[in-house]
Amino acid sequence: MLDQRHLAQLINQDQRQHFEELGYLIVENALPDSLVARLEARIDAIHRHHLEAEYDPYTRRPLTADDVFFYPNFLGRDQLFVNLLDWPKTFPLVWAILGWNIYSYHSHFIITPPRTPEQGPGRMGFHQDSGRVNRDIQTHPRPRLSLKVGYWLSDCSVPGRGNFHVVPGSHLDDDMERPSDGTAPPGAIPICCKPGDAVVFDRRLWHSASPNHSQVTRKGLFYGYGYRWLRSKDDMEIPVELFKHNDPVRRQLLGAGVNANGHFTPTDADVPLKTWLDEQGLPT
Ligand SMILES: O=C(O)CCC(=O)C(=O)O
Repeated sequence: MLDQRHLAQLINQDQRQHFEELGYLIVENALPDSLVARLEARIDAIHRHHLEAEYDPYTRRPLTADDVFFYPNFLGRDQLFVNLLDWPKTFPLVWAILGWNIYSYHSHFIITPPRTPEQGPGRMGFHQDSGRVNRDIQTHPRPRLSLKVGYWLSDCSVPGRGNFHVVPGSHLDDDMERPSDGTAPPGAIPICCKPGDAVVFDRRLWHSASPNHSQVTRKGLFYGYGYRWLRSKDDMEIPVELFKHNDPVRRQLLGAGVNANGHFTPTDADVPLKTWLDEQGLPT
């Protein structure tokens, strides 16, 4: 539930400026070690289940322990994953950047094992999020629309560990020259984070996963937040129990609402986050 812990983490001027100018923000120690361990155990269990089936239902290919495992739509799999939706260290940044008419339209976790010699050097894939949105909307710069919060469960504090990469400030660029050999474009940097750190990034920021040349398996959770009128990118298989068991703000973030029109013209019942911000005297 939203409470004093959130009010202690309101965005400051430096953070806002950093995000507006560079398109991302790092939040150190966003999660305590004990929670990192519990989250890691939960995603490892899901991973193990799919390894036992020897099949990746998302790529529709055989799955081995050497393959990258991309698991979308994980929110509804576990209450612990839902608990991060309104996490005190990160959620105040989300509402400060996007406002209150938001929900989590997309979630995934990625497990990136060390590359084997047979797999070769690997390639990077710099992109902006949201696929066709970047073609269908004809404005410059493109609108922000959404952001992601990535949480690291493994130690990526040095480069070469499958680090998330970004091109700082590239969120206002509609195109980017990318080397054809799959290496990073000029200006790209690895985000070096410890377990429990988080990165908040604008969907327009050119970013990429990277090959893992270390011996440490890279593990990251990604939570996408967007406007309630933005269609979900996931199938949003959220069990009814999760709506019942969570408070109104979390229900909003899980996609609840009164009716379809309320995505565009929300009433107070659609957006308990707005009511809470109003009660705190925060700008809405
Ligand atoms: O795995 C990574 O580091 C990159 C994830 C990514 O590209 C994304 O969430 O859009």
